[in-house]
Amino acid sequence: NYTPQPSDKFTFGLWTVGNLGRDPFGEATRVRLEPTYIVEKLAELGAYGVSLHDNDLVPLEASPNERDRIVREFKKTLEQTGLKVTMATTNLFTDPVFKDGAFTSADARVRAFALQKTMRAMDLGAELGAQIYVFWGGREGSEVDFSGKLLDALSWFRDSLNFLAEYSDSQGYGYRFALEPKPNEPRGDLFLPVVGAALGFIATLDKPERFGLNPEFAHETMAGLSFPHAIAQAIDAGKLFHIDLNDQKMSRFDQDLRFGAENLKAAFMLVKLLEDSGYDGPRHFDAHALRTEDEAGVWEFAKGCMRTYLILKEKAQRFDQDSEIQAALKAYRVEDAELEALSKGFSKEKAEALKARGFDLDALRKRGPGLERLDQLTLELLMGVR
Ligand code: GCO
Ligand code: MN
Ligand code: MN
Ligand code: MN
Repeated sequence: NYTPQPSDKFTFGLWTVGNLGRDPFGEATRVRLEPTYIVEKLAELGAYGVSLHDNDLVPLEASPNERDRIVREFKKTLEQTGLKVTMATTNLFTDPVFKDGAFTSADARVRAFALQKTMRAMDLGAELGAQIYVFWGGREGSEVDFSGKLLDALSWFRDSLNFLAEYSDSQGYGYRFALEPKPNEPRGDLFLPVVGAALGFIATLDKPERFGLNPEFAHETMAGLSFPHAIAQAIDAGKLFHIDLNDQKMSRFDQDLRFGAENLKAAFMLVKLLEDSGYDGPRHFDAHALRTEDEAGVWEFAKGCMRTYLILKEKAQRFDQDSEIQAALKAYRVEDAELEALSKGFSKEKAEALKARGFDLDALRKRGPGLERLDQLTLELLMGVR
């Protein structure tokens, strides 16, 4: 039974199921859904929570009174449905103010406004109970690099993140911050384009322990990279704070496809990594229904994301229980207690012993590790014949 439960921790951005189907070539194909309605529908489908940009809930032009009314009603719906707000973020990309960047704008006034807008959005997120705060640098990038800001942009970005981490502490919000890399779109080149770049940047911040990643399946795939590899590196670094699940054809425009719709093998590997590693954050979908769909199609899309995840999770359990697969895995790894002891934890004696050691290179050259069979067995499991 693949019916989602809140304990599965599935979450959706308000902007995902709320997506209107607009694209650079065409108008909206769907009408706006009220945030309270979205929360009710997602609760019905078994989701755990929602995430939001400040302006997904409170329009940019709302007066303080309107803001309070909107937030009050939204909180009431959260209480009634039991849905949580798990992640909050700032819209630093829609308003033309941010057309040449927010934290990395060459205009000090824009950078200051971006900080102001983010502090207010952090207040909103904290009021709604969010514990994770995402930074996706939608407009943080460039088309023209002769402006000379490549190095400055990184240090402006760093100054802003340092400032906001202190703000979170001074308010007692306790946010964990998650940087979301993307290679391009909407800018020609975005700063911090991939997971590895963001990991390197975090190490340069004043309080690196506050910062981790929000990697997205589509973004690494647009860059031609493997998402499971990126996630493994984030997990290894202790930096997988949040995740954006969706799908994407390699190297294309940002498609935001339903989870599992395109790269089923990679989706399986990803679910296996998340489940095996004990990742306990939200399984957050940042995708949207195809532009062709009406509202019914939107809810089919949302159900499909969760159902595919649960099916792949069950496949991962079967993978662990399949005796032929387990035998192939066992045969793949060659253990050697003596050599492993020699190769780990340097000492002069170990180095000398290792340098003097003989190896049967011919046997190593000839050994086939059995990966063809392992891959076929796994595929057959995914195709439902095992
Ligand atoms: C995109 C991004 C965004 C961000 C969102 C939250 O490609 O448009 O993935 O959807 O995830 O702004 O930070
Ligand atoms: Mn995206
Ligand atoms: Mn997108
Ligand atoms: Mn995203």
